[in-house]
Amino acid sequence: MANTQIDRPAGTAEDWTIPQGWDRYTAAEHAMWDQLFERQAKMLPGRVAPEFLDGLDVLRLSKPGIPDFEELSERLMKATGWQVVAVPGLIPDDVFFDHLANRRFVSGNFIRTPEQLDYLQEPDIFHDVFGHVPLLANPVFADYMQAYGVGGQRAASAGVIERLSRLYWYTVEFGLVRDASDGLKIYGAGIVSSYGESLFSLDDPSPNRLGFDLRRLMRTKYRIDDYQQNYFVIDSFEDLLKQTLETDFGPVYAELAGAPDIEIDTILPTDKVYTRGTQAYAREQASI
Ligand code: HBI
Ligand code: FE
Repeated sequence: MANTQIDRPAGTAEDWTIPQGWDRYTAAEHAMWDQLFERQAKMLPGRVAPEFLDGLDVLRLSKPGIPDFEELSERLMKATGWQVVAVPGLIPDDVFFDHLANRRFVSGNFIRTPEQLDYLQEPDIFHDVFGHVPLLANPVFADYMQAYGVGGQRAASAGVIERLSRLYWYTVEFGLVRDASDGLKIYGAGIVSSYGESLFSLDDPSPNRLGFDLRRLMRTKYRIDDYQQNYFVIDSFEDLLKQTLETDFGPVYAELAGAPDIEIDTILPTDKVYTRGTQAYAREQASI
């Protein structure tokens, strides 16, 4: 995802932020948030990492409906020193990394329409805030996200953003975590903000579920247009932070320089396999 070519729309600041414009949301837009929130909050207990549920309370603000970023940031700032700022949509990689490195999470300020209830391509405020913000209230995950931003700035200058963006994709967006009784829980924002994928990622026999392995993961392709064919399982957030923050990615990138990409549905002999997927769902979709 090398999206450094997009032009900055008129009305955005140098760092691509815009006013959230909370007063401009319609009653229907607030109702859309409430509907999505209620549906996910009801289905997630038992499926999501307990750290996510612990953080969900930061979203329960004094006014109902779509969170006001001012109040939300105040809450989050107290918990972990993070803020939420509004942007018009996807922003260039370098700007995105700079915000993360400074503990600012960027969020779209628009919400999906009723026609997009279950699927939309670009991240809206429900994905960005409901999906990402609860874990930003967790001190360990909050540090991981900042470390990712710092790592992104380095990867950008080394020309290896693709490798690093896979780490983001397979952890922050679509990660699973092992729980105390060896079951799996979801924590990735792309899953947590999707009713369908919250079920699919844990219950469906189709996708592979493999143990987290940094170098392996950085070589693995991913898809952005449908449910994942492959999920990586971390042992804990502490372990994820340790493996990333304490690793100098420079030598890792050098080591991977000539390594070929790994196809999305491949299982290697060295993989720790939680689930060997049937890939039935992906095959079915491809044949439609
Ligand atoms: N912009 N608004 C927004 N949200 C993202 O998640 C995002 C982005 N720009 C770049 C980006 N993500 C990724 O390409 C980086 O993780 C590599
Ligand atoms: Fe996201």
